[in-house]
Amino acid sequence: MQEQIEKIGEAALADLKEIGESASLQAWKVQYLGRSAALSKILDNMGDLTKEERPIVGRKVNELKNTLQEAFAVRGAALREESIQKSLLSEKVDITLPGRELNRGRLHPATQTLRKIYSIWADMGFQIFRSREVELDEYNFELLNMPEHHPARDMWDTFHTTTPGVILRTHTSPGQIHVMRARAPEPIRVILPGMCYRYEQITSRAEIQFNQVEGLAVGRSITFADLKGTLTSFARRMFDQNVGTRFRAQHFPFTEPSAEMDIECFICGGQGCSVCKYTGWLEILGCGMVHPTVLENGGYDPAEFSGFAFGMGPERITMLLHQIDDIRAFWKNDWRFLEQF
Ligand code: FA5
Repeated sequence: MQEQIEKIGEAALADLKEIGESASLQAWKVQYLGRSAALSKILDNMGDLTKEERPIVGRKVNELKNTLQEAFAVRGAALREESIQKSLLSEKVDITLPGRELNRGRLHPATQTLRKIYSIWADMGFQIFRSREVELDEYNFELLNMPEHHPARDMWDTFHTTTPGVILRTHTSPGQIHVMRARAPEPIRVILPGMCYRYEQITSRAEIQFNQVEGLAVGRSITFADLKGTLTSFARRMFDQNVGTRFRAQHFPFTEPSAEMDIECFICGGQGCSVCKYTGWLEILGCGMVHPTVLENGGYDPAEFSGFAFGMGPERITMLLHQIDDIRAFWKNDWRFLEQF
């Protein structure tokens, strides 16, 4: 019997050595220390032994049980330690690796220019006044001194809607009437930014949809000198403190006199290059003194009030600033283009 107990002990310890995972360890415990293990059976059958044998066998079995339990605990702890070490190795995070760069969004180049324009005019005391993109023919043309069949309407090829008299605004100038009617007889200093639409051939310089920023100042004794001074000041803040400017006569039905403002080409410094088409100058906006008829349509008495207005295209200005040669790039949503700003 004692020999049998020793053999059980040897087999159990040999098996234990081979165990490499905790599931097998549990099976081992059931096999050697469980209710139906060989050792338990010996205890169950103690009645078959002689009186002398019983205490000896009982002690041996209990000693072995204690030994096995201890060995089980030691092996279990070793297995746990092994598995911790294994996962530490496999889940190791190398904190010295360089981080992955986040792809951050950015503002569209036209929006960047728009924001710069807003902040310059805000500094000069001009508020933003928003007006509608779907407009009445009356505001887009008639009240701006272009009655039906007026030849100047041809300057703006128009998108018409299915409702007669309702169009997509071809410029931001109808906003002049809206703001004057809302504010008369108070003095006005506003810019009117927004989208415009023209039924035009799309080319590298012309889109059918583009932004404009209109400006309007109305008050007593505003003169052409105010217009020149204000716009020159804008150009210096927008482009360069030393930029040269000039005003060329132009015609717009809603301003009299009318002009276009050029800035000295900042690529060649006025020497002539392909960007300024070898003229040394770049056109940036149309402007003029608000026509008396338009002032009257807005609710201001032209005998008492005067004003100036201007309109510029932020996409064209952005093209000049960054030497972009095709306006179509603004609406293509091509990453390679947008990423550069
Ligand atoms: C006008 O639209 C006038 N309403 C401007 C004005 C306002 C004059 C107030 C006097 C007083 P014009 O058609 O030139 O003018 O357009 C003004 C600017 O809008 C142009 O200089 C250009 O920068 C931009 N623009 C015009 N058409 C397009 C187009 N198809 N695509 C992109 N930009 C355009």
